[in-house]
Amino acid sequence: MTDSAIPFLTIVIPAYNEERRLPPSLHKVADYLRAQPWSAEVIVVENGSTDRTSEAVETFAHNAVRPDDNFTVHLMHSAPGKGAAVKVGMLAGRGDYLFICDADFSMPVTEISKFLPPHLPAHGYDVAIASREIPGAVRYDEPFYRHLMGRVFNLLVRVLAVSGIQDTQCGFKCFTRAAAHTVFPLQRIDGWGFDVEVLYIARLHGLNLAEVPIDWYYQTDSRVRPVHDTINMVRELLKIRSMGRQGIYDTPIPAENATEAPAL
Ligand SMILES: Nc1nc2c(ncn2[C@@H]2O[C@H](COP(=O)(O)OP(=O)(O)O)[C@@H](O)[C@H]2O)c(=O)[nH]1
Ligand SMILES: [Mg+2]
Repeated sequence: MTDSAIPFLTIVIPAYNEERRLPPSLHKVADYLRAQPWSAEVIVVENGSTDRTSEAVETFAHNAVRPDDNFTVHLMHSAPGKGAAVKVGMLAGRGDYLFICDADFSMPVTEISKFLPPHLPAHGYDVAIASREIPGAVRYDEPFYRHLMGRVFNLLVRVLAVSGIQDTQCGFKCFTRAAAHTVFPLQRIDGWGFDVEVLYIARLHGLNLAEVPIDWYYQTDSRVRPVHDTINMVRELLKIRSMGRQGIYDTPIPAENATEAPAL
């Protein structure tokens, strides 16, 4: 991260064992970015993959990014868990806007524009999250059991932690830099439940949330272990509620003092 110019957009991609899914996604992202009038940086955050995820990112950065491109590609590493990886990328990113994306790009890459000005007004929101549930969203090919799991979890989320949001778990979320610097230093959940935590913190600090309906395509390959991860996510939900009640999220932490390892 040595380039001096501040990019307009940072794209953060958490990646675990993604040697197969990531390269096609990086090519799609690169094509999209080349068509934009602004600059960007892409940060892939990996941890302990047993395949060649890191090599795939390095090869892409070396071979596919051209010297005159308006974006750079970086590889970082984190502690285990999607939440831990996202935190590292969101704290390292320097963009005016910071956008979290799943490596499998289950949403068309061009939908990124829906989260940015001029589509969303520059000062109208602090956090814009993709939604597969609000009017205008379309879900393709999702098995009934995965949708049902998601709806049951959302019910728990709304009762226990963040009311009024229909889909906290979609992998695409955009933060202004100021919002990212408010939220991510306070993040402590390193697993799948981190989405709920960051929205909880955003709400607590009075940030403006926008829900953006997207076209979403279910991908059969998943890092989610349905039983194990569901139990863990419910546990994380209860931790968020308990930490919220203890006031742990109340006091902002300057981004430069944020620690990588979630202290749970
Ligand atoms: N770095 C990192 N990324 C992870 C981890 N678990 C999941 N991810 C990433 O999180 C994103 C969503 O995972 P995916 O398997 O597509 O989940 P699903 O779409 O909910 O079935 C992908 O980019 C994964 O590589 C992890 O432990 N560490
Ligand atoms: Mg996926």
